[in-house]
Amino acid sequence: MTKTMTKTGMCAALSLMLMGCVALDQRIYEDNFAYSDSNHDGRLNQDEWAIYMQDRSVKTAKAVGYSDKALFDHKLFIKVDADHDGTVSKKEYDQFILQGNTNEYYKNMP
Ligand SMILES: [Ca+2]
Repeated sequence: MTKTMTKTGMCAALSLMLMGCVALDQRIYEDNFAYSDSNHDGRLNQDEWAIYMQDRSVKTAKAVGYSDKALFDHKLFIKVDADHDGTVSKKEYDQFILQGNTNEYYKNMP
């Protein structure tokens, strides 16, 4: 660190780095949704959800008591589809990304 680097300057630099990380994370989430949305209708149906969940949350499924990953994926789809229209909208996906980062979220699935 240089002597001329002020606390304010350091905070500004760190803030920019954090904003960069958040922006990168956001882009990855957006890309994952777009990749899984194979018919490009802006929503994930159960087949597209299965594509999205492939290789994802394997440890979480085990941690919350599911030995059958496909069953876990199916129940999670039902939970994430908050308005029960049979698809996961971008809004529902965003909610899942915000809330689904703890094992607690995956307990008491339908
Ligand atoms: Ca829905």
